[in-house]
Amino acid sequence: MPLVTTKEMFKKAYTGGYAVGAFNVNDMEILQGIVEAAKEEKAPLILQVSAGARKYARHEYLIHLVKAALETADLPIALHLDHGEDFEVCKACIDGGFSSVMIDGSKYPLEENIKLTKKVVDYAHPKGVTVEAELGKLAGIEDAVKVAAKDATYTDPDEAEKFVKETGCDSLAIAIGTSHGAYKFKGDANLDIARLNEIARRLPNFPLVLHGASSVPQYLVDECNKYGGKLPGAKGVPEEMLREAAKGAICKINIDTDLRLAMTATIRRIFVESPAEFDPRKYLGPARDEIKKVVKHKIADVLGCSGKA
Ligand code: PH4
Ligand code: ZN
Repeated sequence: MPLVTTKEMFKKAYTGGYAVGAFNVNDMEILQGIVEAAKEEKAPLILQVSAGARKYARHEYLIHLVKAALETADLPIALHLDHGEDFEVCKACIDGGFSSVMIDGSKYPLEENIKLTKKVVDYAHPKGVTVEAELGKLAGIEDAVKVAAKDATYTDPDEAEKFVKETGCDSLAIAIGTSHGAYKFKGDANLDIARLNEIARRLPNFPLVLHGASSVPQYLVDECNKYGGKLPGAKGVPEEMLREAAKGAICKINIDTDLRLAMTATIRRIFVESPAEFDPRKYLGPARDEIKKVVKHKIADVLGCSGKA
């Protein structure tokens, strides 16, 4: 099946009350783990590639790895640029075979973000590529507990309405308290669900996106630390919160950190248990299997998109 855009995927996810998983791809083993999981679950899939991934693995390699995945999987798969920081990188991905791009203008003032996003939309849409934008800044661990910081950084519902109308973007990443990485909250997870509901009310039938949505399961942190890791008190978004969000307007949930943890925990264990091991297949293969397990769990037990391909 050829690549698809996120348009149809999100329409179905919105009406079906589930979310599509967007998993970050950095190398072949990660890609294979993700795709095998989606195949077994018959789930639609967003494979996303950051600037860091493009730098690490190179655009051409990633494109051809994804093409190989398409040949082996009869699933709707979108290839998406994650956090495109300027027009040029979005253009390179649109021209270079991606079916969806994110332009992340969240660091700019509203009008500048609108202008940049619209420029990308105007270039992407005639080429049949969908565009995700971002409004509001993802929280740092400090922001998550400071009420005063919320209004300055979280997505403003009035601005969201104006932004979507004026840019014509296809989906919007919002800031409601999540953040990237393994250290999202100091205490209990604290998401501004009221804000999410208000944005959803203002933008009927419009797909919203949650970045920084890894749950950072304790067993993976423990596994890393048991085998020599030193991850201090990591904390993610509870899966119950993601389940609820997926039932509503959140149609895309980004997960990267949980895959990194699964991969790292496995490789650490193997190096400790078998210190003489030096065949990369003997540790990258099991790491791929663990990634597959995590992705299957997310698809089946959290996002609700099993059988929706
Ligand atoms: N992302 C992933 C960002 C990865 O530069 P990079 O490759 O390190 O960027 O966009 C997420 O939203 C992932 O959220 P998570 O950290 O909670 O998994
Ligand atoms: Zn992100």
